[in-house]
Amino acid sequence: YLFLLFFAFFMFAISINLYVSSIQSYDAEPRHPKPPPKRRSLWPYKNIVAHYIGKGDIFGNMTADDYNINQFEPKQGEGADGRPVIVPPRDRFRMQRFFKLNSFNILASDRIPLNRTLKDYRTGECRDKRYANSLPNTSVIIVFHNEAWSVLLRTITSVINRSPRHLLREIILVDDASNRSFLKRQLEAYIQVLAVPTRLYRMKERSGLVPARLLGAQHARGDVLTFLDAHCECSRGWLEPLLARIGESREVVICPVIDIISDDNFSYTKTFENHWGAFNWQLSFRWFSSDRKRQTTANTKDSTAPIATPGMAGGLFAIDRKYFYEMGAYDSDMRIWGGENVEMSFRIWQCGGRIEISPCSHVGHIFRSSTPYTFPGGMSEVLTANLARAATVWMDDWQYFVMLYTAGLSLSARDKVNVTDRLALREKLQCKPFSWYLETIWPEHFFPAPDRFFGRIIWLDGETECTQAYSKHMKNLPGRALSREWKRAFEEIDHKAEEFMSLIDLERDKCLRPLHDNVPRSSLQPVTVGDCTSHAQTMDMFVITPKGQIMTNDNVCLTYRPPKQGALKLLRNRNATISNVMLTQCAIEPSQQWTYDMDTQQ
Ligand code: LR7
Ligand code: MN
Repeated sequence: YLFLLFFAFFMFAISINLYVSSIQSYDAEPRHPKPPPKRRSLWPYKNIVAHYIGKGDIFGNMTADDYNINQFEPKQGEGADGRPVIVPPRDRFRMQRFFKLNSFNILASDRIPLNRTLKDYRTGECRDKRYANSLPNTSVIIVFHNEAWSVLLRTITSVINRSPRHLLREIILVDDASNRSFLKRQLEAYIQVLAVPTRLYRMKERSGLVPARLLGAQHARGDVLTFLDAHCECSRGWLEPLLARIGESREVVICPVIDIISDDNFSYTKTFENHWGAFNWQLSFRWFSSDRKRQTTANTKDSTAPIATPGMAGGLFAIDRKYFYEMGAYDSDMRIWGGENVEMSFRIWQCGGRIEISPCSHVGHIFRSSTPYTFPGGMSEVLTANLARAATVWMDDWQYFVMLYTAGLSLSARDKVNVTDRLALREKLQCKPFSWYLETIWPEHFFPAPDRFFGRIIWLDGETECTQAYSKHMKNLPGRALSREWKRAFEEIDHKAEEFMSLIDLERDKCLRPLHDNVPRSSLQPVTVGDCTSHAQTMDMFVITPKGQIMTNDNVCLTYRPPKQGALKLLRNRNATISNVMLTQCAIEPSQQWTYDMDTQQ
C-alpha cells in the first residue's frame, strides 16, 4: 500500500509538472514576423517554483510582462464570417488564466486569422447605395495601451482589407506607453510591410486616450480623421458612408453602427441600426432605441440616411481634420479614460455641429465587462475629474444636478478643476446653452428642467386598486435661474430632506424606488417601495414632465399596467396596487401618463 501510495504521488507530481510546463510553453512571442527561439528551462522544477513563488501562482495575479506569453496560432476558417470560436477543453484552464490580462478571451482571438471573413451586415438599401467618386480621404487613428497582439493586428488588417485604397491615406498608431514587449520592435517591424502607410508614435508616459489621440491627430495628413479603438473589426463598406457624409457637410461628426464582438468567443453580432445615444444622470453613455428623425434632404423615408444622436460612445467616429481643430479638438487635460465622449457630444452640438450615426457603416468592437489596464491616479478619481471638467464647461446649471446625483462627483470635485481655456473656447465659438441642447437636440431627455417637477414620490398604499402616485416633496425648479440659485435649489432639496422626513409617516409611507442598475430598459419591471431616504444622492428621485411622464434616470418611466382580469391572487396580495406600476423604457403612450396637482402635491 505504501508503495502504491508513493507511486500514485509520483505520477501526480509528474502530471502536475507536465501541466505547468504546458502553460509555460505559451511563452512564445507571436509568430509574425519571426518566432524567437523557445527558452528551455535547465531545471525542470523552476517553472513550478516560478509559478508558486516568483511570478505569482497560477490562480493569482499576473503582470503585463506575463503577456509575452503569447501563442498566436490562427487556424484557417476559425471564426469565419464572424462565427464564435470554441476553445478545446484542454485549453480551458489556460483560457481562464489568460482572460484577465485583457478582459477578453485572448485564446479565442489567437485562433482566428487576422483576416477572418465577416458577413456583410448592411441592409440591401445600403449595399445598393452609390457614393461620389471624389470622397475626402482619411487617416485612421488607433490608440492603444497594452493591447493584445492578435486583436490589435486584426483591427489594422480589417481597416486595410475593407477600406478602398484611395480613401485610406494612412494608419496612425499611438502607443500610450505600453509595457508589453511585443508592442515594441516587433510591432515596428510588422507595420513596415503593410500595404498602407502605417506609422507608430509613442507617448513618453502613460497619459490616456485623449493625449494619445491628440498626438495621432497632430501627425495625420488625411482630410478626415477616423478614430477607432484598438479592438475593432471593420466590416464591408464601413468607410464610404462616413466619408460621404463629411463630404456632404464638414460640420458632421459621424459614427458607425457599433456591432458587438464577444469578449468570450469573438463572435460578431450585428446590432440595431436605429439606436442612438445619450447620457444618464451619472453622464455615462447609454443606447436608446425609439425612432428619431433621419437626416434626409429629400422628403422620402431614406433608410440609409444617418440618424442624429445627442451623444456619442466616443471610440469610433470620423471628423473633418480641420473642423476637429476649429472646434477645439479635445480637452487635453482629460487623463486616461472617460468623459471625453461627453465633452465632445455637448461641445459639437452646442457649438453648431452635428453628431450622427450612419446605419450603413458597421464596425465591430469588443465590449468588455471590466477594465484590464491600470488607472494611474485611481479609477474613480480620474473619471470624476474628467466628468467634472465636461460638466463645468458645458452643462450650465445642470452641472449642480450632476454633481449632487453622481456618486463621487461632488461639488468639491468641480472646484478643483481649472477649465479657463475651455470656457474661453466656448466663448470664442459662441456656443449655445445646455438648456438648448436638452430642448432641441434631446427632447426625450430625463433630466430635471424648469418646466418639470423633481423630487421623491411617496406611495400611500391603499384602500383602492387605482394606481396613483402621491407626492409631498416635489420641487419646482426655478425658471431662468442663475447658477447660484440652482445650486441652492439642489442643496435645498438635500437639506429639506430632514424636514421631509418629519412630514411623512415613517411607519406607513413608503417611497417609490427605481432600481436603476437592474432595470433592463426594454422590459417591464415592477417598481419597488422602500423606506424614504433623506439623501439626494440615493437617487430615489423622479422627474414629472408637462406631458405627465414620470421619468427617472436611464430613461426609465413609471408605467401603469392594469391587473389581469379575475386574478384572485392579486386581491389577496397586499401589494396588489403597487404591482400594477411598472418601470419600463419611456415612450409616449397613455400607460405612462400621470397627473400631478401642484397645489395638493398629489
Ligand atoms: O490610458 C489609456 N490609454 C489608451 O490608449 C486608456 C485607454 N487607451 C485606449 C485603449 O487601448 C483603447 O484602444 O483607448 C481606447 C479606448 O479604451 P477602452 O477600449 O478601454 O474604452 P471603452 O471601449 O471601454 O470605452 C468607450 O468610452 C471611452 C471613454 O473614454 C472611450 O471613448 C472609448 O473609445 C469608448 N469606446 C467606444 O466608444 C466603443 C464602443 C463602446 C460603446 C458603447
Ligand atoms: Mn474599447
